[in-house]
Amino acid sequence: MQTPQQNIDLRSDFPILQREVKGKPLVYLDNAATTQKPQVVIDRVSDFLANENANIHRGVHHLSMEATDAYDGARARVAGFLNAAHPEEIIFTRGTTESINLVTNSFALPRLESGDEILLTGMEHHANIIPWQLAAQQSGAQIKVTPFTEIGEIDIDAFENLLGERTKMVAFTHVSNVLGTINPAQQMIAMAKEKGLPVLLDGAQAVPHLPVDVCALNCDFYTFSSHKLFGPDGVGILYGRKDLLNDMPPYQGGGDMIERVSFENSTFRSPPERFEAGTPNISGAIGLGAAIEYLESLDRETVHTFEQELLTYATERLKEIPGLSITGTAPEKVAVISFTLKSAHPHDIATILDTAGIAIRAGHHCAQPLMQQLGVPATARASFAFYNTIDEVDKLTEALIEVNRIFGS
Ligand code: C6P
Repeated sequence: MQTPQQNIDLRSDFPILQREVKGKPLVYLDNAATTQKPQVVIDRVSDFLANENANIHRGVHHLSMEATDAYDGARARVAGFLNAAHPEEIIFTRGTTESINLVTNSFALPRLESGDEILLTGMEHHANIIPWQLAAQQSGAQIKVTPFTEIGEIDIDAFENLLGERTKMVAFTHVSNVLGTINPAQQMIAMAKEKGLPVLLDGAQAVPHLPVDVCALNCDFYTFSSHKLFGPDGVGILYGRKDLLNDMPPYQGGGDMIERVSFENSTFRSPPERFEAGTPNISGAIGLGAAIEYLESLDRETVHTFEQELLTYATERLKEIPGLSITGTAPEKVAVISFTLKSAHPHDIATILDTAGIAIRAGHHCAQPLMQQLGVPATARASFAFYNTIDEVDKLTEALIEVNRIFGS
């Protein structure tokens, strides 16, 4: 097997990667749970808090205007990153989870009636199941589920067949957090659009790995979390098509989202403010802007190629390990590898790897229906970012051989 060249070295941009865990250099392979933060993001948040902190949209004083400009600048940067047509199509939320709940409550619920169908897929994260389930319970609608194949690809024929007379909404993950599969989003959206259906994409696992163009995709809603995109936590994005957002009622009420308030009747601002009640996570949004600026300074083509080489190399190395089985082998996938070992439970694997300073995730990954289709209660998952190395893949492999040795396989 040819060892790929480590042709990019961005590790020094990420201070946490210099630390040790349990006396060993940290090998951070839990990037699908959250990514690490480059110094430029840490500095931007710290600088805002130290020198620019003020509430936004409220003050006429200098600091408040500066903070408002920085916050709105971050919104414009996100709009550019997703190729949204207007910055007003970008709403700051707390995360992917809140973004999806906003859509189910404010867009879907008023439109759903008893007997309607919401089409999801079998590889959704709970964040893209439960909000729809709650909307279905309140409206009498039903959830329909597109199955996936043995290698972890969407069954596209089944998807097309499930787009029926009663379907009112389609929602699916762009990239699976367990299988790593990149779904054929453009094709699926085109199929839904042929029937005039609105589509939400959960982009939580896509944005760290793929360029996303919401106009080219032709989706109605796109969601992601800052913390998975090298930005601060507690910040999420909802992209929504302007004409749809304009027609949607507020999701939450409070300050900053109103035009006029009286005890008899109140009127609301236009999007995005209509959906950003109360003081948002100002420093977090500005930090996300800095994370995107950082990403845009990289040659994303080179980064993507390197991640794919890491994935290929890691897949080949893990296949050497007796009793190891990889879950999710679709040809189109990001650098996420879920696996089981005959000798040990995923939690035992993660615990032993931790003693070697290696951080992976074990469990159902908030995707219990997916686990049910796989017929396993849990998997171990190594998920990579562009700052991971070939050497770290070798360490992972050695540690897994050690797991087999300890459990007597
Ligand atoms: N997946 C993982 O380890 P929040 O928590 O709102 O930032 O993101 C939720 C979410 C939604 N969709 C997908 C596809 C996701 O992967 C996640 C978060 C993490 O896989 C934590 S469970």
